[in-house]
Amino acid sequence: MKQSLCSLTLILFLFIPFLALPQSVSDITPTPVQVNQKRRGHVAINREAQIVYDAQFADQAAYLEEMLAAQTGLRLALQPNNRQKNTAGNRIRLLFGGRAITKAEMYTLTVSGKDVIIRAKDTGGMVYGIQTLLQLFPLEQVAEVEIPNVEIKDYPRFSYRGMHLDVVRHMFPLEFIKKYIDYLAFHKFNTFHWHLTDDQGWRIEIESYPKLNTIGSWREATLIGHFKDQPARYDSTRYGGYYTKDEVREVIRYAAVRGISIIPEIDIPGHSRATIAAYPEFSTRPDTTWNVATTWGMYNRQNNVLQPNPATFKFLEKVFQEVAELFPAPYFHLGGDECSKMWWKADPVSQQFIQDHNLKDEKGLQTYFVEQVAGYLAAKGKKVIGWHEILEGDLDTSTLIMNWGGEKEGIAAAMRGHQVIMAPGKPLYFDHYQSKDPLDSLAIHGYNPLDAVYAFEPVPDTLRKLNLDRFIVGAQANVWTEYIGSPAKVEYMVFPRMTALSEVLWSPRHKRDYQDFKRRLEQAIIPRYEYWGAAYFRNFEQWTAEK
Ligand code: TNX
Repeated sequence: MKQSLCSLTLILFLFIPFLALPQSVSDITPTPVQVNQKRRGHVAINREAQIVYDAQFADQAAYLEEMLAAQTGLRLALQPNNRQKNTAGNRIRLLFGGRAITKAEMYTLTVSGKDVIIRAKDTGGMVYGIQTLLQLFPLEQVAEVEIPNVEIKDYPRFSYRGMHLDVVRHMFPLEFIKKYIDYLAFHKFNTFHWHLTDDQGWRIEIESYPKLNTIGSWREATLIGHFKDQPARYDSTRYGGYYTKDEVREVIRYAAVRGISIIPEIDIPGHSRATIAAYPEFSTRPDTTWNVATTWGMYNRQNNVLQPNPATFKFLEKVFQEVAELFPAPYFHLGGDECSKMWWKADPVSQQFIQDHNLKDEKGLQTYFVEQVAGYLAAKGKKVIGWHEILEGDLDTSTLIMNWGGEKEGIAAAMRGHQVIMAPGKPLYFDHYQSKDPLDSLAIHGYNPLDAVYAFEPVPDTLRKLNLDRFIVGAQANVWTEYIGSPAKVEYMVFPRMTALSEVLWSPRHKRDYQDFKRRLEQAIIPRYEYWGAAYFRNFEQWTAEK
Protein backbone atom coordinates (compact mmCIF):
# COMPACT_ATOMS: atom_id res chain seq x y z
CA MET A 1 0.00 0.00 0.00
CA LYS A 2 2.71 2.38 1.10
CA GLN A 3 4.73 1.53 -1.93
CA SER A 4 1.88 2.20 -4.31
CA LEU A 5 1.28 5.58 -2.63
CA CYS A 6 4.93 6.33 -3.16
CA SER A 7 4.84 5.51 -6.81
CA LEU A 8 1.65 7.53 -7.17
CA THR A 9 3.45 10.55 -5.75
CA LEU A 10 6.28 9.92 -8.15
CA ILE A 11 3.92 9.73 -11.10
CA LEU A 12 2.19 12.92 -10.02
CA PHE A 13 5.54 14.61 -9.65
CA LEU A 14 6.54 13.59 -13.13
CA PHE A 15 3.30 14.58 -14.74
CA ILE A 16 2.34 17.78 -12.97
CA PRO A 17 4.92 20.32 -14.03
CA PHE A 18 5.97 22.26 -10.97
CA LEU A 19 6.04 25.58 -12.72
CA ALA A 20 3.96 25.97 -15.83
CA LEU A 21 4.13 28.93 -18.13
CA PRO A 22 1.01 31.01 -18.22
CA GLN A 23 -0.67 31.70 -21.50
CA SER A 24 0.50 34.91 -23.04
CA VAL A 25 -1.11 38.25 -22.25
CA SER A 26 -1.18 38.88 -25.99
CA ASP A 27 -3.45 35.86 -26.50
CA ILE A 28 -6.41 37.29 -24.58
CA THR A 29 -9.58 37.07 -26.66
CA PRO A 30 -11.60 39.18 -27.24
CA THR A 31 -8.80 41.73 -27.33
CA PRO A 32 -8.93 44.00 -24.29
CA VAL A 33 -9.19 47.77 -24.55
CA GLN A 34 -5.88 48.44 -22.81
CA VAL A 35 -3.05 46.13 -21.75
CA ASN A 36 0.06 47.40 -20.09
CA GLN A 37 2.43 44.52 -19.51
CA LYS A 38 5.38 45.23 -17.23
CA ARG A 39 8.85 44.23 -18.31
CA ARG A 40 9.48 42.16 -15.22
CA GLY A 41 7.84 40.73 -12.16
CA HIS A 42 5.06 38.27 -11.53
CA VAL A 43 2.71 36.99 -8.88
CA ALA A 44 3.03 33.29 -8.22
CA ILE A 45 -0.20 31.40 -7.72
CA ASN A 46 0.07 28.00 -6.08
CA ARG A 47 -1.97 26.00 -3.57
CA GLU A 48 -1.13 28.47 -0.80
CA ALA A 49 -2.82 31.33 -2.61
CA GLN A 50 -6.29 32.51 -1.60
CA ILE A 51 -9.25 34.02 -3.37
CA VAL A 52 -10.32 37.01 -1.29
CA TYR A 53 -13.61 38.60 -2.27
CA ASP A 54 -15.96 41.45 -1.47
CA ALA A 55 -19.41 40.25 -0.42
CA GLN A 56 -21.01 41.39 -3.73
CA PHE A 57 -18.88 38.87 -5.58
CA ALA A 58 -19.26 35.78 -3.38
CA ASP A 59 -20.83 33.78 -6.23
CA GLN A 60 -18.17 34.85 -8.69
CA ALA A 61 -15.43 33.92 -6.23
CA ALA A 62 -16.87 30.40 -6.00
CA TYR A 63 -17.15 30.32 -9.79
CA LEU A 64 -13.48 31.32 -10.17
CA GLU A 65 -12.43 28.72 -7.61
CA GLU A 66 -14.28 26.01 -9.48
CA MET A 67 -13.08 27.07 -12.95
CA LEU A 68 -9.48 27.40 -11.84
CA ALA A 69 -9.49 24.03 -10.11
CA ALA A 70 -10.93 22.35 -13.20
CA GLN A 71 -8.47 24.04 -15.53
CA THR A 72 -5.26 23.75 -13.51
CA GLY A 73 -5.88 21.54 -10.49
CA LEU A 74 -5.21 24.53 -8.21
CA ARG A 75 -8.02 24.56 -5.67
CA LEU A 76 -7.64 27.81 -3.74
CA ALA A 77 -9.16 28.71 -0.41
CA LEU A 78 -11.99 31.24 -0.47
CA GLN A 79 -11.87 34.10 2.02
CA PRO A 80 -14.38 36.97 2.46
CA ASN A 81 -12.52 40.27 2.35
CA ASN A 82 -13.69 41.52 5.74
CA ARG A 83 -12.54 38.34 7.46
CA GLN A 84 -9.23 38.18 5.73
CA LYS A 85 -6.53 36.31 7.58
CA ASN A 86 -2.88 36.95 7.05
CA THR A 87 -1.45 34.29 4.90
CA ALA A 88 1.88 33.29 3.56
CA GLY A 89 0.45 32.86 0.08
CA ASN A 90 -0.42 35.40 -2.55
CA ARG A 91 -3.96 36.53 -3.22
CA ILE A 92 -6.44 36.85 -6.01
CA ARG A 93 -8.69 39.68 -4.83
CA LEU A 94 -12.13 40.32 -6.30
CA LEU A 95 -13.01 43.86 -5.27
CA PHE A 96 -16.15 45.92 -5.66
CA GLY A 97 -15.91 49.40 -7.19
CA GLY A 98 -13.02 51.80 -7.19
CA ARG A 99 -12.47 55.10 -8.96
CA ALA A 100 -10.98 53.46 -12.04
CA ILE A 101 -14.26 51.70 -12.80
CA THR A 102 -16.13 54.30 -14.80
CA LYS A 103 -18.42 52.22 -17.00
CA ALA A 104 -20.94 49.41 -16.84
CA GLU A 105 -19.47 45.93 -17.36
CA MET A 106 -15.95 47.30 -16.96
CA TYR A 107 -13.14 45.63 -15.05
CA THR A 108 -9.51 46.23 -14.28
CA LEU A 109 -7.02 43.45 -13.70
CA THR A 110 -3.82 44.40 -11.92
CA VAL A 111 -1.03 41.95 -11.19
CA SER A 112 1.71 43.26 -8.93
CA GLY A 113 3.36 42.67 -5.54
CA LYS A 114 1.56 39.79 -3.85
CA ASP A 115 -1.80 40.41 -5.46
CA VAL A 116 -3.83 39.73 -8.52
CA ILE A 117 -6.67 42.24 -8.24
CA ILE A 118 -9.84 42.34 -10.28
CA ARG A 119 -12.07 45.35 -9.76
CA ALA A 120 -15.58 45.82 -11.11
CA LYS A 121 -18.81 47.45 -10.04
CA ASP A 122 -21.21 44.89 -11.47
CA THR A 123 -21.44 41.14 -11.89
CA GLY A 124 -20.69 41.31 -15.61
CA GLY A 125 -17.48 43.28 -15.10
CA MET A 126 -16.27 40.81 -12.47
CA VAL A 127 -17.09 37.80 -14.65
CA TYR A 128 -15.17 39.32 -17.58
CA GLY A 129 -12.17 40.04 -15.36
CA ILE A 130 -12.28 36.40 -14.27
CA GLN A 131 -12.42 35.20 -17.89
CA THR A 132 -9.36 37.29 -18.71
CA LEU A 133 -7.52 35.96 -15.69
CA LEU A 134 -8.37 32.35 -16.52
CA GLN A 135 -6.81 32.94 -19.93
CA LEU A 136 -3.54 33.75 -18.15
CA PHE A 137 -3.42 30.27 -16.61
CA PRO A 138 -2.35 27.23 -18.62
CA LEU A 139 -4.79 24.53 -19.71
CA GLU A 140 -3.07 21.82 -17.71
CA GLN A 141 -2.66 20.51 -14.19
CA VAL A 142 0.06 22.54 -12.47
CA ALA A 143 1.51 23.19 -9.05
CA GLU A 144 2.31 26.86 -9.60
CA VAL A 145 1.82 29.55 -12.21
CA GLU A 146 3.65 32.86 -12.44
CA ILE A 147 1.18 35.47 -13.64
CA PRO A 148 3.20 38.28 -15.23
CA ASN A 149 2.82 41.78 -13.84
CA VAL A 150 0.28 43.58 -15.93
CA GLU A 151 -2.42 46.24 -15.83
CA ILE A 152 -5.51 45.62 -17.93
CA LYS A 153 -8.38 48.04 -18.32
CA ASP A 154 -11.28 46.64 -20.27
CA TYR A 155 -14.91 47.22 -21.17
CA PRO A 156 -17.24 46.30 -24.04
CA ARG A 157 -17.89 48.30 -27.19
CA PHE A 158 -21.58 47.29 -27.29
CA SER A 159 -24.01 46.87 -24.42
CA TYR A 160 -25.99 44.02 -26.07
CA ARG A 161 -23.86 40.99 -26.91
CA GLY A 162 -26.11 38.04 -27.60
CA MET A 163 -26.24 34.45 -28.71
CA HIS A 164 -29.52 32.77 -29.53
CA LEU A 165 -30.44 29.09 -29.44
CA ASP A 166 -33.52 27.48 -30.95
CA VAL A 167 -34.52 24.57 -28.71
CA VAL A 168 -37.72 23.87 -30.66
CA ARG A 169 -36.66 22.32 -33.93
CA HIS A 170 -34.30 20.26 -31.81
CA MET A 171 -34.17 20.24 -28.05
CA PHE A 172 -30.97 19.99 -26.01
CA PRO A 173 -30.37 18.56 -22.55
CA LEU A 174 -30.29 21.01 -19.66
CA GLU A 175 -26.62 20.19 -19.13
CA PHE A 176 -25.88 21.44 -22.62
CA ILE A 177 -27.86 24.65 -22.08
CA LYS A 178 -25.57 25.30 -19.12
CA LYS A 179 -22.51 24.50 -21.19
CA TYR A 180 -23.72 26.93 -23.84
CA ILE A 181 -24.00 29.57 -21.13
CA ASP A 182 -20.43 28.78 -20.08
CA TYR A 183 -19.34 29.31 -23.68
CA LEU A 184 -21.12 32.67 -23.72
CA ALA A 185 -19.50 33.74 -20.45
CA PHE A 186 -16.03 32.81 -21.68
CA HIS A 187 -16.60 35.04 -24.73
CA LYS A 188 -17.89 37.98 -22.65
CA PHE A 189 -21.39 37.84 -24.12
CA ASN A 190 -24.08 39.08 -21.75
CA THR A 191 -27.33 37.75 -23.23
CA PHE A 192 -28.74 34.34 -24.01
CA HIS A 193 -31.82 34.49 -26.24
CA TRP A 194 -33.76 31.30 -25.58
CA HIS A 195 -36.16 30.54 -28.47
CA LEU A 196 -38.71 28.45 -26.59
CA THR A 197 -41.76 28.06 -28.82
CA ASP A 198 -42.41 27.57 -32.49
CA ASP A 199 -44.40 25.51 -34.97
CA GLN A 200 -42.52 22.31 -34.16
CA GLY A 201 -42.97 22.36 -30.40
CA TRP A 202 -43.59 24.21 -27.16
CA ARG A 203 -40.58 23.87 -24.86
CA ILE A 204 -41.44 25.50 -21.54
CA GLU A 205 -43.79 24.31 -18.82
CA ILE A 206 -47.00 26.33 -18.59
CA GLU A 207 -49.36 25.67 -15.71
CA SER A 208 -52.35 27.69 -16.86
CA TYR A 209 -52.66 25.90 -20.23
CA PRO A 210 -51.38 22.34 -19.67
CA LYS A 211 -52.17 21.07 -23.17
CA LEU A 212 -49.31 23.25 -24.43
CA ASN A 213 -47.10 20.59 -22.86
CA THR A 214 -49.15 17.40 -23.13
CA ILE A 215 -49.92 18.06 -26.79
CA GLY A 216 -47.93 21.08 -28.00
CA SER A 217 -44.52 19.84 -26.84
CA TRP A 218 -44.62 16.71 -28.99
CA ARG A 219 -44.49 16.06 -32.71
CA GLU A 220 -45.21 12.70 -34.26
CA ALA A 221 -42.41 12.71 -36.82
CA THR A 222 -39.55 14.82 -38.15
CA LEU A 223 -38.44 15.59 -41.67
CA ILE A 224 -35.38 13.60 -42.74
CA GLY A 225 -32.64 15.35 -44.68
CA HIS A 226 -33.02 18.72 -46.31
CA PHE A 227 -36.29 20.56 -46.67
CA LYS A 228 -35.70 20.83 -50.42
CA ASP A 229 -35.18 17.09 -50.96
CA GLN A 230 -37.94 15.55 -53.05
CA PRO A 231 -39.93 13.56 -52.17
CA ALA A 232 -40.02 14.64 -48.52
CA ARG A 233 -39.24 11.81 -46.12
CA TYR A 234 -40.14 11.62 -42.45
CA ASP A 235 -39.06 9.44 -39.59
CA SER A 236 -41.76 7.97 -37.39
CA THR A 237 -40.34 8.91 -34.03
CA ARG A 238 -42.34 10.93 -31.57
CA TYR A 239 -40.03 13.82 -30.65
CA GLY A 240 -40.24 16.49 -28.03
CA GLY A 241 -40.25 17.51 -24.41
CA TYR A 242 -40.09 20.75 -22.49
CA TYR A 243 -38.10 22.40 -19.73
CA THR A 244 -39.90 22.41 -16.40
CA LYS A 245 -40.13 25.64 -14.45
CA ASP A 246 -37.65 24.27 -11.92
CA GLU A 247 -35.20 23.53 -14.70
CA VAL A 248 -35.69 27.01 -16.12
CA ARG A 249 -35.04 28.53 -12.69
CA GLU A 250 -31.91 26.44 -12.38
CA VAL A 251 -30.63 27.73 -15.73
CA ILE A 252 -31.47 31.34 -14.80
CA ARG A 253 -29.49 31.02 -11.55
CA TYR A 254 -26.61 29.38 -13.34
CA ALA A 255 -26.54 32.15 -15.93
CA ALA A 256 -26.84 34.95 -13.36
CA VAL A 257 -23.63 33.88 -11.61
CA ARG A 258 -21.93 34.09 -15.01
CA GLY A 259 -23.24 37.57 -15.80
CA ILE A 260 -25.62 36.30 -18.47
CA SER A 261 -29.19 37.49 -18.65
CA ILE A 262 -31.71 35.27 -20.38
CA ILE A 263 -34.31 36.62 -22.74
CA PRO A 264 -37.12 34.14 -23.33
CA GLU A 265 -38.95 34.15 -26.64
CA ILE A 266 -42.54 33.08 -27.07
CA ASP A 267 -43.13 33.54 -30.79
CA ILE A 268 -46.53 35.03 -31.80
CA PRO A 269 -48.83 35.66 -33.70
CA GLY A 270 -47.31 33.42 -36.42
CA HIS A 271 -45.04 30.45 -35.71
CA SER A 272 -47.87 29.22 -33.46
CA ARG A 273 -48.67 25.80 -34.88
CA ALA A 274 -47.80 24.01 -31.62
CA THR A 275 -50.21 26.33 -29.80
CA ILE A 276 -53.12 25.71 -32.15
CA ALA A 277 -52.39 21.98 -32.13
CA ALA A 278 -52.99 22.10 -28.37
CA TYR A 279 -55.85 24.62 -28.51
CA PRO A 280 -57.55 24.76 -31.95
CA GLU A 281 -59.93 27.39 -30.55
CA PHE A 282 -57.09 29.94 -30.85
CA SER A 283 -56.73 29.22 -34.58
CA THR A 284 -58.57 30.65 -37.60
CA ARG A 285 -60.22 27.23 -38.03
CA PRO A 286 -61.37 26.20 -34.55
CA ASP A 287 -63.07 23.12 -36.01
CA THR A 288 -59.75 21.72 -37.26
CA THR A 289 -57.39 19.31 -35.56
CA TRP A 290 -53.89 20.60 -36.21
CA ASN A 291 -50.74 18.57 -35.80
CA VAL A 292 -47.55 19.97 -34.29
CA ALA A 293 -45.42 20.68 -37.37
CA THR A 294 -43.17 17.89 -38.60
CA THR A 295 -41.46 19.90 -41.34
CA TRP A 296 -39.60 23.23 -41.49
CA GLY A 297 -40.49 26.62 -42.96
CA MET A 298 -44.26 26.94 -42.60
CA TYR A 299 -44.65 30.48 -43.98
CA ASN A 300 -47.59 30.61 -46.44
CA ARG A 301 -47.56 26.82 -46.62
CA GLN A 302 -49.32 25.68 -43.48
CA ASN A 303 -51.62 27.62 -41.21
CA ASN A 304 -49.76 28.64 -38.05
CA VAL A 305 -51.38 31.91 -36.93
CA LEU A 306 -53.54 32.87 -33.98
CA GLN A 307 -57.07 34.11 -34.44
CA PRO A 308 -57.89 37.44 -32.78
CA ASN A 309 -60.67 36.34 -30.46
CA PRO A 310 -61.29 36.94 -26.73
CA ALA A 311 -60.10 33.45 -25.73
CA THR A 312 -56.83 33.94 -27.62
CA PHE A 313 -56.08 37.26 -25.92
CA LYS A 314 -56.89 35.82 -22.51
CA PHE A 315 -54.54 32.97 -23.30
CA LEU A 316 -51.77 35.36 -24.37
CA GLU A 317 -52.14 37.43 -21.24
CA LYS A 318 -51.96 34.42 -18.93
CA VAL A 319 -49.08 32.72 -20.70
CA PHE A 320 -46.91 35.78 -21.22
CA GLN A 321 -47.40 36.82 -17.62
CA GLU A 322 -46.68 33.32 -16.36
CA VAL A 323 -43.41 33.23 -18.29
CA ALA A 324 -42.55 36.84 -17.39
CA GLU A 325 -42.78 35.92 -13.72
CA LEU A 326 -40.10 33.29 -14.17
CA PHE A 327 -37.47 35.42 -15.86
CA PRO A 328 -35.85 38.35 -14.08
CA ALA A 329 -34.49 39.96 -17.28
CA PRO A 330 -36.10 43.31 -18.14
CA TYR A 331 -36.68 42.21 -21.75
CA PHE A 332 -39.06 39.68 -23.24
CA HIS A 333 -39.02 38.59 -26.89
CA LEU A 334 -42.44 38.12 -28.48
CA GLY A 335 -41.25 36.97 -31.89
CA GLY A 336 -43.44 38.53 -34.54
CA ASP A 337 -41.45 37.14 -37.48
CA GLU A 338 -42.77 35.55 -40.65
CA CYS A 339 -46.43 36.02 -39.90
CA SER A 340 -48.28 35.01 -43.02
CA LYS A 341 -51.31 37.17 -43.66
CA MET A 342 -53.17 34.73 -45.91
CA TRP A 343 -54.85 32.81 -43.07
CA TRP A 344 -56.27 36.03 -41.62
CA LYS A 345 -57.39 37.10 -45.08
CA ALA A 346 -59.36 33.88 -45.45
CA ASP A 347 -60.92 34.04 -42.00
CA PRO A 348 -64.21 35.96 -41.52
CA VAL A 349 -63.65 36.30 -37.76
CA SER A 350 -60.25 37.96 -38.31
CA GLN A 351 -61.73 40.21 -41.00
CA GLN A 352 -64.56 41.24 -38.70
CA PHE A 353 -62.03 41.95 -35.94
CA ILE A 354 -60.02 44.18 -38.28
CA GLN A 355 -63.18 46.14 -39.08
CA ASP A 356 -64.43 46.37 -35.51
CA HIS A 357 -61.10 47.67 -34.28
CA ASN A 358 -60.56 50.12 -37.14
CA LEU A 359 -57.36 48.40 -38.18
CA LYS A 360 -56.03 49.17 -41.64
CA ASP A 361 -55.41 45.61 -42.73
CA GLU A 362 -53.70 42.37 -41.67
CA LYS A 363 -50.50 44.27 -40.90
CA GLY A 364 -52.53 46.42 -38.54
CA LEU A 365 -53.80 43.22 -36.94
CA GLN A 366 -50.26 41.99 -36.43
CA THR A 367 -49.41 45.29 -34.72
CA TYR A 368 -52.54 44.92 -32.61
CA PHE A 369 -51.29 41.53 -31.35
CA VAL A 370 -47.86 42.96 -30.57
CA GLU A 371 -49.35 45.92 -28.70
CA GLN A 372 -51.68 43.75 -26.67
CA VAL A 373 -48.87 41.48 -25.58
CA ALA A 374 -46.58 44.47 -24.94
CA GLY A 375 -49.32 45.72 -22.59
CA TYR A 376 -49.50 42.39 -20.71
CA LEU A 377 -45.73 42.47 -20.36
CA ALA A 378 -45.65 46.10 -19.28
CA ALA A 379 -47.93 45.12 -16.40
CA LYS A 380 -45.09 42.81 -15.31
CA GLY A 381 -42.47 45.54 -15.78
CA LYS A 382 -41.02 44.06 -18.98
CA LYS A 383 -39.89 45.74 -22.16
CA VAL A 384 -40.49 44.10 -25.49
CA ILE A 385 -38.13 42.88 -28.19
CA GLY A 386 -39.46 41.67 -31.53
CA TRP A 387 -38.10 40.59 -34.89
CA HIS A 388 -38.00 43.47 -37.35
CA GLU A 389 -41.20 42.40 -39.13
CA ILE A 390 -43.15 43.88 -36.23
CA LEU A 391 -42.34 47.26 -37.81
CA GLU A 392 -44.70 46.42 -40.67
CA GLY A 393 -47.23 48.40 -38.69
CA ASP A 394 -46.87 51.49 -36.48
CA LEU A 395 -45.36 50.73 -33.12
CA ASP A 396 -44.23 52.92 -30.30
CA THR A 397 -40.48 53.27 -29.96
CA SER A 398 -40.07 51.60 -26.59
CA THR A 399 -39.95 48.30 -28.50
CA LEU A 400 -36.47 46.99 -29.27
CA ILE A 401 -36.04 45.71 -32.78
CA MET A 402 -34.05 42.58 -33.48
CA ASN A 403 -33.17 42.87 -37.12
CA TRP A 404 -32.49 39.69 -39.03
CA GLY A 405 -32.61 41.53 -42.35
CA GLY A 406 -29.75 43.60 -43.69
CA GLU A 407 -28.44 47.11 -43.07
CA LYS A 408 -31.49 48.59 -44.76
CA GLU A 409 -33.94 47.26 -42.17
CA GLY A 410 -31.59 48.24 -39.34
CA ILE A 411 -31.30 51.78 -40.64
CA ALA A 412 -35.07 52.06 -41.10
CA ALA A 413 -35.73 50.94 -37.52
CA ALA A 414 -33.15 53.34 -36.07
CA MET A 415 -34.51 56.23 -38.13
CA ARG A 416 -37.91 55.55 -36.61
CA GLY A 417 -36.32 55.91 -33.19
CA HIS A 418 -36.09 52.26 -32.13
CA GLN A 419 -33.10 50.71 -30.46
CA VAL A 420 -31.80 47.97 -32.72
CA ILE A 421 -30.01 44.68 -32.19
CA MET A 422 -28.33 43.65 -35.43
CA ALA A 423 -28.71 39.97 -36.24
CA PRO A 424 -28.45 39.94 -40.04
CA GLY A 425 -28.81 36.55 -41.74
CA LYS A 426 -25.61 37.42 -43.53
CA PRO A 427 -23.24 36.88 -41.73
CA LEU A 428 -24.74 36.25 -38.28
CA TYR A 429 -26.88 33.19 -38.93
CA PHE A 430 -24.73 30.39 -37.65
CA ASP A 431 -27.15 27.82 -39.05
CA HIS A 432 -25.74 28.74 -42.47
CA TYR A 433 -22.77 26.94 -44.00
CA GLN A 434 -19.22 27.88 -43.08
CA SER A 435 -17.78 26.17 -46.17
CA LYS A 436 -18.86 25.32 -49.69
CA ASP A 437 -17.51 21.81 -49.37
CA PRO A 438 -20.26 19.49 -50.61
CA LEU A 439 -19.20 17.04 -47.94
CA ASP A 440 -19.65 19.55 -45.12
CA SER A 441 -22.30 18.65 -42.58
CA LEU A 442 -25.86 19.62 -43.64
CA ALA A 443 -26.91 23.24 -43.02
CA ILE A 444 -29.92 25.26 -44.02
CA HIS A 445 -28.40 27.25 -46.91
CA GLY A 446 -26.24 30.38 -47.31
CA TYR A 447 -22.54 30.84 -46.68
CA ASN A 448 -21.23 32.68 -43.61
CA PRO A 449 -17.52 31.93 -43.36
CA LEU A 450 -15.42 32.95 -40.37
CA ASP A 451 -13.74 35.96 -41.99
CA ALA A 452 -17.14 37.41 -42.95
CA VAL A 453 -18.25 37.20 -39.32
CA TYR A 454 -15.02 38.83 -38.16
CA ALA A 455 -15.42 41.65 -40.70
CA PHE A 456 -19.02 42.35 -39.69
CA GLU A 457 -19.61 45.93 -38.54
CA PRO A 458 -22.80 46.35 -36.49
CA VAL A 459 -23.14 50.10 -37.10
CA PRO A 460 -24.07 50.91 -40.71
CA ASP A 461 -22.12 53.87 -42.16
CA THR A 462 -25.35 55.68 -42.95
CA LEU A 463 -26.26 55.79 -39.27
CA ARG A 464 -22.78 56.86 -38.26
CA LYS A 465 -22.96 59.77 -40.69
CA LEU A 466 -26.36 60.77 -39.35
CA ASN A 467 -25.02 60.56 -35.81
CA LEU A 468 -27.51 57.84 -35.01
CA ASP A 469 -24.99 55.14 -34.02
CA ARG A 470 -26.37 55.09 -30.49
CA PHE A 471 -29.50 53.31 -31.73
CA ILE A 472 -27.45 50.21 -32.50
CA VAL A 473 -27.15 48.62 -29.07
CA GLY A 474 -25.30 45.55 -30.24
CA ALA A 475 -25.63 42.37 -32.20
CA GLN A 476 -26.47 38.70 -31.91
CA ALA A 477 -25.86 35.49 -33.79
CA ASN A 478 -28.78 33.13 -34.24
CA VAL A 479 -28.60 29.37 -34.09
CA TRP A 480 -31.73 27.86 -35.64
CA THR A 481 -31.67 24.13 -35.27
CA GLU A 482 -33.64 22.59 -38.14
CA TYR A 483 -30.41 20.85 -39.22
CA ILE A 484 -28.69 20.85 -35.85
CA GLY A 485 -29.76 17.76 -33.95
CA SER A 486 -27.09 17.39 -31.27
CA PRO A 487 -24.94 19.44 -28.88
CA ALA A 488 -21.83 18.51 -30.91
CA LYS A 489 -23.44 19.92 -34.04
CA VAL A 490 -24.29 23.16 -32.22
CA GLU A 491 -20.63 23.44 -31.22
CA TYR A 492 -19.47 22.68 -34.72
CA MET A 493 -21.69 25.47 -36.07
CA VAL A 494 -20.78 28.10 -33.47
CA PHE A 495 -17.02 27.55 -33.12
CA PRO A 496 -15.05 29.49 -34.14
CA ARG A 497 -17.64 31.94 -35.55
CA MET A 498 -18.87 32.85 -32.07
CA THR A 499 -15.31 33.69 -31.02
CA ALA A 500 -15.04 36.05 -34.01
CA LEU A 501 -18.34 37.71 -33.09
CA SER A 502 -17.22 38.15 -29.50
CA GLU A 503 -14.38 40.33 -30.69
CA VAL A 504 -16.65 42.36 -32.98
CA LEU A 505 -18.91 43.10 -30.03
CA TRP A 506 -16.34 43.58 -27.29
CA SER A 507 -13.14 45.04 -28.69
CA PRO A 508 -12.54 48.59 -29.91
CA ARG A 509 -13.06 48.70 -33.65
CA HIS A 510 -9.53 49.93 -34.41
CA LYS A 511 -8.06 46.95 -32.57
CA ARG A 512 -9.69 44.38 -34.81
CA ASP A 513 -7.01 42.47 -36.72
CA TYR A 514 -7.94 39.26 -38.51
CA GLN A 515 -4.39 37.93 -38.86
CA ASP A 516 -3.75 38.36 -35.17
CA PHE A 517 -7.17 36.89 -34.38
CA LYS A 518 -6.28 33.74 -36.32
CA ARG A 519 -2.94 33.53 -34.49
CA ARG A 520 -4.75 33.67 -31.15
CA LEU A 521 -7.31 31.19 -32.38
CA GLU A 522 -4.59 28.66 -33.16
CA GLN A 523 -2.49 29.31 -30.08
CA ALA A 524 -5.03 29.82 -27.35
CA ILE A 525 -8.64 29.37 -28.40
CA ILE A 526 -8.62 26.08 -30.30
CA PRO A 527 -6.71 24.48 -27.40
CA ARG A 528 -9.52 25.84 -25.23
CA TYR A 529 -12.23 24.24 -27.44
CA GLU A 530 -10.29 21.01 -27.09
CA TYR A 531 -10.02 21.42 -23.35
CA TRP A 532 -13.83 21.83 -23.31
CA GLY A 533 -14.18 18.72 -25.45
CA ALA A 534 -16.15 20.85 -27.91
CA ALA A 535 -16.51 20.18 -31.61
CA TYR A 536 -15.50 23.01 -33.95
CA PHE A 537 -15.02 23.82 -37.63
CA ARG A 538 -11.38 23.52 -38.60
CA ASN A 539 -11.23 24.55 -42.22
CA PHE A 540 -11.61 28.31 -41.90
CA GLU A 541 -8.32 29.10 -43.68
CA GLN A 542 -9.55 27.44 -46.81
CA TRP A 543 -13.13 28.74 -46.77
CA THR A 544 -13.11 32.51 -46.94
CA ALA A 545 -15.60 35.13 -48.08
CA GLU A 546 -13.89 35.30 -51.45
CA LYS A 547 -14.47 31.63 -52.21
C1 TNX B 1 -36.30 32.25 -40.34
S1 TNX B 1 -35.23 34.55 -38.86
C2 TNX B 1 -36.82 32.16 -39.07
C3 TNX B 1 -36.69 30.90 -38.30
C4 TNX B 1 -35.96 29.86 -39.10
C5 TNX B 1 -34.80 30.50 -39.81
C6 TNX B 1 -33.89 29.56 -40.52
C7 TNX B 1 -36.53 34.30 -38.08
C8 TNX B 1 -36.87 35.31 -37.10
N1 TNX B 1 -37.32 33.23 -38.36
O1 TNX B 1 -37.94 30.45 -37.89
O2 TNX B 1 -35.52 28.87 -38.25
O3 TNX B 1 -35.31 31.43 -40.76
O4 TNX B 1 -32.68 30.18 -40.90
